[in-house]
Amino acid sequence: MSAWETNTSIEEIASFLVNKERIVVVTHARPDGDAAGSSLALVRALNRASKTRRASVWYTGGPPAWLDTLAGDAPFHVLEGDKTPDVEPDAVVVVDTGSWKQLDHLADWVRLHTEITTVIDHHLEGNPDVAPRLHVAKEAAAAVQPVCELALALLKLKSASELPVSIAELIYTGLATDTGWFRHSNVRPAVFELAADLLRAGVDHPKLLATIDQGDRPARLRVMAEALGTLELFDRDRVAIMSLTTEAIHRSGAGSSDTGGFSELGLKIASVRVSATLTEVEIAGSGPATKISFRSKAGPGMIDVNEVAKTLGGGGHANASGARIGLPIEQAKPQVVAAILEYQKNNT
Ligand SMILES: [Mn+2]
Repeated sequence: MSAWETNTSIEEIASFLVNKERIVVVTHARPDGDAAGSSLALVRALNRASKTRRASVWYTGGPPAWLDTLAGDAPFHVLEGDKTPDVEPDAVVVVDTGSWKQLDHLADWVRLHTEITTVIDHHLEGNPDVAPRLHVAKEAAAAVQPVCELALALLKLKSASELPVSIAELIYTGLATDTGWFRHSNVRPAVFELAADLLRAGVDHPKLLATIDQGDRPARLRVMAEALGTLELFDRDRVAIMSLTTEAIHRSGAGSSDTGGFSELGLKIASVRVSATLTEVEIAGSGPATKISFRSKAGPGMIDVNEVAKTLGGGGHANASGARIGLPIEQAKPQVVAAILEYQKNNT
């Protein structure tokens, strides 16, 4: 049983893929900017590198409103319900996750193709049995960073500044969104170095900001207000919790793609060190469950929310993670608060 560590270099992945023709790229359910950017950039690079190849992305869960605009003519499909890709691939690439749980109902389909699957990710936790070829860039702020290296290898380019702009802007989208538009603690020199090269390649930063970050539907702000209205503070105002019931989501006319990213808001409070948003989700056949999104502030005495999420069966990064509990919100909430307090107790 292998570990959740890189066992295959980008060059090895490039040579594995070089003679593959029908490549299916998948990512985590409810794709965010990095999931969409890394998957679309990869199919663009793959199809550009070979005239006969047909690589395409298959998404599951609610796609973000800006997906069509971002993708342009890059080939992608949004799977309805529990449908799976209707092509027989000769290679599968999973980007921006390596977790069976995050693949949602695509997990069973990926399992059927394990031998031809490759994972390119940057999360600290994952399931090593998803693929025999793992490239886990744990130091990367976004999955687009290793995917950019792969794109350069496939297209035989030396620098990201030489990328076609249609690929550069997808990579930039992942880099910008996974760093909160260059605000989070995962902003390292490599992030700005790559961003600079992508701007040299012709990326239009204001256009992408308007498309992705300023492209919300009114319902998203209404559901944000619903979440903010439930704000509770625990542990001497150091822990912020917000909740979103299915009813509140419906009331605001929002869909599942309108509800991500609210935990950031809790961190705006000076005393708050960790913020969590609990969202009720209906899982067909198994009743209500609660999805938890954690964010924490970096710095001394930081709460490592990857560790907190792990105790609830989830994971992610030190300052951004998630988990899912098979209970309604009101029963899940005490477990979430307890998991945070337990971490504090063991780490102070
Ligand atoms: Mn990511």
